[in-house]
Amino acid sequence: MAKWRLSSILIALSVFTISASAQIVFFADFEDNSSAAVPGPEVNELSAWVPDNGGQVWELADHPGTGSQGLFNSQEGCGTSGNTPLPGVTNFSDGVMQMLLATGDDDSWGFVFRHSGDDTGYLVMFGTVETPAIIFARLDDGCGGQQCADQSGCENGGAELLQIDHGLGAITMDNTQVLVGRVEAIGSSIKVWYVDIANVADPMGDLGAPTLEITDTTHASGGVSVWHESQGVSFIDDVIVTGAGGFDATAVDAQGKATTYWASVKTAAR
Ligand SMILES: [Ca+2]
Ligand SMILES: [Ca+2]
Repeated sequence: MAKWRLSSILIALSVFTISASAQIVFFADFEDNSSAAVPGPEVNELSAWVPDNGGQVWELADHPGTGSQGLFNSQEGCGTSGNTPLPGVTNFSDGVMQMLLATGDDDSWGFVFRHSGDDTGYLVMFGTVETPAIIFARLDDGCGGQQCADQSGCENGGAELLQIDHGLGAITMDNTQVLVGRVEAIGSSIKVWYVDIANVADPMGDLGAPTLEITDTTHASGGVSVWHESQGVSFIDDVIVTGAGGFDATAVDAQGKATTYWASVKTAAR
């Protein structure tokens, strides 16, 4: 099983290299001197990933699931929960957000997106063991934030808008099982996929039918963050954001904007 997973990931990495063209506006693989990173290797620097919660501590570490370097969340506890904005992704409207998730704990990863204030934006929560589900919720309803989902009352019939069983069965809590978490947001349409990478031929391709689908018109645009609730000793890797065309289109190119962003950051840092 481990060999099959590694080969899947090697295929994935080669696909990234081939297709990391116009429609991908952000790609962090956390490798040193990465040529695949979009808009550039700056997105892989630990200093670019600044948690909103001072109690959360990221590290770059060897990922037992992907066999490469990943972003490791070293602290556990509900009090360490919160967002880390994707560096430079400040005005996402339509497209795909995807990351590879693994867990050494029983809690949850997530994407917060179209995030325009502390209490405005969407949350897609990728639960693992304690909450074996995908949750769609709004920050506007008190969800997400620097607390666990049971504390915010946003799971199991609370203020969340939709909760669907993740259908993954028992998830291994040693960071060796790599899951693909994908959110597609096009206008009011939100679709979520959550699959084991060992079961898909191409992690950037067709993942089959989405597990969760919902329509909501509350938020049109804003930043994207990786969120977690108490997801200590756990990894993310290969964080991707695309333009409106997702992985398939050829026309959308917001890369120029991101490049301009990085140029301004570098200028400001001088
Ligand atoms: Ca990596
Ligand atoms: Ca939990």
